[in-house]
Amino acid sequence: MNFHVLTLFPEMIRQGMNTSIIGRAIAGGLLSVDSVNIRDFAFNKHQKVDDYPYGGGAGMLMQAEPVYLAWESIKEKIGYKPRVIYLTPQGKVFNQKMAKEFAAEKDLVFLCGHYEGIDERVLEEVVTDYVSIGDYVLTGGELPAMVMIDSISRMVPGVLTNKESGETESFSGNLLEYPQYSRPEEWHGKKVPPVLMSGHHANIEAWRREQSVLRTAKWRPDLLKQADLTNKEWNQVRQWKKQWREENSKE
Ligand code: 6GU
Repeated sequence: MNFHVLTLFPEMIRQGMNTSIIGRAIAGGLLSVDSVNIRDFAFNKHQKVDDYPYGGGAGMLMQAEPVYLAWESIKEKIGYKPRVIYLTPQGKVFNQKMAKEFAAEKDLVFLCGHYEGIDERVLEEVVTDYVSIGDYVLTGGELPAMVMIDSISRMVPGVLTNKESGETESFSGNLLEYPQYSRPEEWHGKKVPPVLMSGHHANIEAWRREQSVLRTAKWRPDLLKQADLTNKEWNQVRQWKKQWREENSKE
């Protein structure tokens, strides 16, 4: 999988993507992350890439032509028109399903805006997907691009080892992950849940499943609707919720 990032701050991408699991996958040839400096495609005296918005208003806009030429350089290099993701708080909110979907592409281009945004006309010509990483505003698209690259990469076959495998982690099956414990057996007076010390695998699995359902009901009840719970589990969730309501009304 090849990621191409169109940005005014290529250093930020290079520095952010060369460590840990992603760094290892790049070194192993499973991934590549290329940054393309949009400023290199500003063929004017001062390599200017921004200008005032027509109609007035605060701030500066990134101009169409350098963005277009930078995109064309990628298109020429790979020989086809890839999907181009524009990072914007106006986009569709990124999630795990989208990460899996994007992981099937051979190349993905991320277009990072700055200032007050980018001239609409070039967006119309090159962008295929408008994506946000959540309902808050950031100063530029680089951090969102890196967030997405991280999450898409771990869905690419071979990037995670078996031990790191994506399947039983938070969000698979729309349930949060169960709590985990390592040595020592007692820390700050807190003991590891005895079932985990029992060696009884079926009981351990059942406990973990219950903890996942419990956490999701408590912290992300919005996810439960899409999780496939058994009737027994739904009854348990109703019980817990009743209990929590009673506890809250006492306070
Ligand atoms: Cl993708 N870009 C910017 N600038 N701000 C954001 C965002 C993206 N997602 C949430 N806030």
